[in-house]
Amino acid sequence: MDRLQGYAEILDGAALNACATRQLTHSDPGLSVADAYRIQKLSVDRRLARGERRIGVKMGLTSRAKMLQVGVDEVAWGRLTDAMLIEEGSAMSRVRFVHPRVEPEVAFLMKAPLSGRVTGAAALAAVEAIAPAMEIIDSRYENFKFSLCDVIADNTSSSGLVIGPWNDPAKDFSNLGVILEINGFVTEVGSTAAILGHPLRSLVAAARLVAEAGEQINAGDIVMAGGITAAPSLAPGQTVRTTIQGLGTVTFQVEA
Ligand code: OOG
Ligand code: MG
Repeated sequence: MDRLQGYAEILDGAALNACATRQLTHSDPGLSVADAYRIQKLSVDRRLARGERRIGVKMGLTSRAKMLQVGVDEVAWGRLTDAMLIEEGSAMSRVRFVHPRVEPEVAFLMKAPLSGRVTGAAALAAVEAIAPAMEIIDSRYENFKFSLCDVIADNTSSSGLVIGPWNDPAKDFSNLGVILEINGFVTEVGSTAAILGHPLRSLVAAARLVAEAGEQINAGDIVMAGGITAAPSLAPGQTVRTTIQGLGTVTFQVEA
């Protein structure tokens, strides 16, 4: 336990100081996925102890594009806090991050709790609204390089999220066109179908994985379904915008 607590402190400190650290598995190759989720919880608990509030969960590595980009081919989840929220249309400060990247995503707003093995229909019935969104990921590891256990311990690189307009979840959101623009240039294109074939599958997986950790998705939670395309790096002065067909647009700037 002390060993895992020590890792949690290292990763929390790396995030707090925006200073990259070495991969845990380089010096501790025996780390298991269960250990990694323990470290994640211990590290996020430190944030909660400093006054941050839990606002939901994120799924990661739910698309081929993301799996290929980072060389990890299993889905993982992480915890979101209010300190990660970036106001839609506002500027984020680059100095808070080590080497941030942006991902176009779909966000769910929950109106009922969800936990364990559920059907797609049950998951959809627990959704209040869906929105076009972006996640800012920032690995706390040097060179944005990690194994599955490293990235899980590092709260699956969570560091920021921006949510666009909320839509009625009765819309068919299984295969909507997605465009990510940086400074007005189309940088990535994709479809919501890139998320496990249907974003709802990511919510079903989230309910199961969160329950395996003895927790649940609560009413009022935000669930980020995972990146649709590869994640481009962010640089000062950029304007970043994601548009999802029929759902709307979400934007932020990177402070110059
Ligand atoms: C891991 C987190 C991936 C997603 O949406 O797939 C993720 C990483 O690429 O750093 O958030
Ligand atoms: Mg993501």
